[in-house]
Order: sequence, then structure tokens, then C-alpha cells
Amino acid sequence: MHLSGEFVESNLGTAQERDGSLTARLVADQYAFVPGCVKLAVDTPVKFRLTSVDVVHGFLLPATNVNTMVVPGYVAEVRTRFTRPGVYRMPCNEFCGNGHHGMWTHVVVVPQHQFPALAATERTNCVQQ
Ligand SMILES: [Cu+2]
Repeated sequence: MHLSGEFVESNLGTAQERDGSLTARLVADQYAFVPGCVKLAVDTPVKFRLTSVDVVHGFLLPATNVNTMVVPGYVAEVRTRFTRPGVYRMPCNEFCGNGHHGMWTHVVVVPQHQFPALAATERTNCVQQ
């Protein structure tokens, strides 16, 4: 990927802000979201920030208010708060080409005490290495 600034690869995933809220940064490309798994805490303000490196993608979390288009050259921002722990499968919601139907990421929402305390520069995700 050729991104600099906020969406440089080392800045992707979940960051913890000084006020305790969480910011999850993802990049969409054909045909994946990076990171492929995002870890968040329940009952905590969450801000998603997304961009695309190629074509228009969509980011939808079923049964939440999270539903946005992800347009190259722009940052999509959605705020939410998860009230239940669980695994949310998140499809790309905008037809983006042949691989569209396999374009998924996961959001894993854990109890607050299971969410790691992160330093300001640390990021986390739940991608299995
Ligand atoms: Cu798509």
C-alpha cells in the first residue's frame, strides 16, 4: 500500500485516546480491509476512520448505525458504541469488482477488562499472525 500520514500501515488498527475512547483506522482495497480484524471494547465510544486506496467500498456493521461509503482520497468517519461483546462480521457493502463477495473484516468486541491498556503510540488488532 502507498499511504502516508494517518493511514500509514503502522497506524492501522485500534488506538486508545487520552479520554479512553477508541479510534479504529482501516484501509479498504480490492479485496480486503486492513487490518482484517479489529478489536474494540464494549460500552466505550468508538470512532471508525477509513479510507480506500483504489475504488469505492462500503463499510457496514449489521445491527448498528455503522454504514458508510469509503471513497478514495477521502476519510470516512463513523462514531458508535457497542453495547454487547461479540464478533461482528463486516462485509464490504458496495460492489467493487470480482472479489467483492469475499471482502470482509471482523470486529471483535470484548469486555472492557479484556481490552489491553495501550500507550498513545500503540495499536492493536486481532488478526491471527
Ligand atoms: Cu466491495
